[in-house]
Amino acid sequence: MGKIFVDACLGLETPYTPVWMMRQAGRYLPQYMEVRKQAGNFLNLCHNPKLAAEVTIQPLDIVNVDAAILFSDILVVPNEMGMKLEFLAGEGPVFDKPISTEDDLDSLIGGDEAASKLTYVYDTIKILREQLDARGDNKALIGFTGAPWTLATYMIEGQGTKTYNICKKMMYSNPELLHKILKKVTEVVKLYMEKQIESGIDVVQIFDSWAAAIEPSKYNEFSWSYMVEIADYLKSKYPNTPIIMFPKGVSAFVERGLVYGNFDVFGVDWGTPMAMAKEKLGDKYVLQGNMEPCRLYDKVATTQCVEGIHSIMGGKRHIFNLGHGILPDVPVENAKHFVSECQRVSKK
Ligand code: 1CP
Repeated sequence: MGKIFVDACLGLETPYTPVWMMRQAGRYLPQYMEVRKQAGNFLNLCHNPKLAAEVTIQPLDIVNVDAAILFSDILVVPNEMGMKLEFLAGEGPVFDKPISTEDDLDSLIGGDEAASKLTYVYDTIKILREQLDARGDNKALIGFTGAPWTLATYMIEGQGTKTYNICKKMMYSNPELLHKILKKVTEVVKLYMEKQIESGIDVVQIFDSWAAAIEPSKYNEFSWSYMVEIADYLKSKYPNTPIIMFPKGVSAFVERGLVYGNFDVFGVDWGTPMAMAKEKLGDKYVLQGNMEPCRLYDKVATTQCVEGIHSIMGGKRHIFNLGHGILPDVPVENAKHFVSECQRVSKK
């Protein structure tokens, strides 16, 4: 029996529409908080393959999703390129020396040397591959990376940002430097994802969480083209490993039928109407998504949305998910309800 999630990514018929949730291993689960406490802090947890594997599996058992997503963070990549990273309580990720010059960039490690330092990620995947195979329930394992653009926003700003003013200043006044940064990150990401595949993941997801920060006429140049390059590289070596592309906040591109790219699945964010995504992209990609994550606060609002999305997609070329990550104060009960409703309405 094939894995239902992998089959769905490839556009094959499945007994029901599989479902997972972005950020499904995380703070809304008391069991996650317990393991994080044991690890000491978030980065220690990412660096500990045994514990990282444990929290990766938790949502399979607790909320019954059809795929596990590797527990890690997109920012381990710039961290291993040599940027010192801290996660401050309440403030999120902070790099102590953001990149502002070519010298800053040259001081970072690139290519295979950087990708080879992420051994704890590959070790976590190897443990998970064994554990998932031993379960025999055919649940899939998703590996992931941040898009070069999304990673670069943190590398240039030094932290999360609302305005992206520092990286946009670079985009317009020194685009050559921004492209050099994006190229260097792209080279590492290609090899990083290759090593994740070699270690045992079933599917790749690329998160371009901050796609919407780029004006539409510049999106291809500064983000999409780099992801196409990553996908072309991976597909030339691993044609059977599905790739999910999740660019958040890009309904303007979807409307114009942005279609080119060697991806199997397009992750639809919650601000993009599913019917429009289906019309514009449905022939080219399997669509993933796209319930507004805050609907999880209410079971009736959840059921209505799940039924609505299912009636648009008709159980074909679709994977259920949220349109962005689950928030930490969502009751576990409601997350379970979402998952079981997706499986109920789509059962053939
Ligand atoms: O335990 C904690 O307090 C830390 C919270 C946390 C968690 C659980 C962070 C810090 N990262 C993660 C795990 C994580 N991050 C996963 C694996 C878990 C899962 O999905 O089940 C994944 C896939 C990510 C990816 C990630 N990290 C993204 C892309 C996805 C998205 O939500 O858009 C981004 C933008 C990050 C950066 C990051 N890491 C953590 C935070 C709080 C942030 C966002 C900061 C900001 O808003 O700028």
